[in-house]
Amino acid sequence: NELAYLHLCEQILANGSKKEDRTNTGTFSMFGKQIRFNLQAGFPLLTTKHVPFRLVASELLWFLRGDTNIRYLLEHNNNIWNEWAFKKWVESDEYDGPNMDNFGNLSQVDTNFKQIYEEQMTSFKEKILHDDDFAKKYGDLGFVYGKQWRHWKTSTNETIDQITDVIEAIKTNPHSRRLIVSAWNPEDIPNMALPPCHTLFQFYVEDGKLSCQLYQRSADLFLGVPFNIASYALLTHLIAHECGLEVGEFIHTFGDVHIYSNHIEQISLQISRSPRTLPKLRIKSDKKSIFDYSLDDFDIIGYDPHPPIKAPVAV
Ligand code: THF
Repeated sequence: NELAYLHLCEQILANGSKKEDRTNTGTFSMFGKQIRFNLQAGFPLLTTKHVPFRLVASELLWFLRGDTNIRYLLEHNNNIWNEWAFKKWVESDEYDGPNMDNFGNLSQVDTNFKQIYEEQMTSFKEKILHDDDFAKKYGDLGFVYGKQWRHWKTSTNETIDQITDVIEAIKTNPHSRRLIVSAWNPEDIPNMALPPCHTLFQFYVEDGKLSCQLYQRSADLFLGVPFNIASYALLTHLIAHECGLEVGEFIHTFGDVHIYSNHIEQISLQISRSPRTLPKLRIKSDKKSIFDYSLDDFDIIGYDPHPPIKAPVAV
């Protein structure tokens, strides 16, 4: 299971092509890869570095709420989407603080700037948390996952709740080959903070087991992918639970899968470690609907990872 991930990291380090990217960080990249996780063999929260399950779960609950505002994440001490909202704020006409152009790169190389950036980020977060109007305007990432999953707008102004629909379809027509949720809405791309990296996923029911395959168009192998694996595994568990099914496989298919040039040392360290036994997920309470869960309803049992490995996120 985890070895598939580590092997993909090795392959890209060895054979990935050097490729410039939107963030100007530089990557080593390959196109068209796939790894599989048997969810019966344990919950795929990687053990070769500590992956914060609490952040994975609160992000997934945020998507499932149909929420696109980072305020909910901040209320749960989850900072993984801050940079994208912050970017919109500092590029707006209303922002009159110190220049924050290129803050993602600069804060990594310039310690003076880093301090000023962190002050700005702290006051931004305070305002998102405590100022309703500000949060409405600058906390919202636009038409990202939550919106497309739960409130896809049609050309006739109707709303499609893809998650509710796919659950209903799994229950009533498990053999369907159309059990698909798409976050890729071409019309909305210009209005998104970041076009969806996990673009589309499909469910498959066989022998009472629910499997899920994700197509991810762009994948940050060190920082994002461990989160994405755990997130879709959790989603598969929740939907299986709701539909009275066992879990099958999670299949992770990649378009451009890359290692950022400033993650090489970190990923080399991770590869040198031996995977441990995967933990188990326990869903503690039975909810009527998949939309009623909160963080306290999940337990990760027997997670004994190697220590965390820090790395900067490319914005
Ligand atoms: N952009 C980039 N460059 N990489 C990504 O992985 C990514 N995401 C989401 C959107 N844009 C992206 C955001 N997801 C972390 C994890 C997931 C993210 C963003 C950041 C991260 O920094 N994780 C740290 C822990 C952070 C913390 O403790 O607060 C880690 O060590 O894992 C891909 O979906």
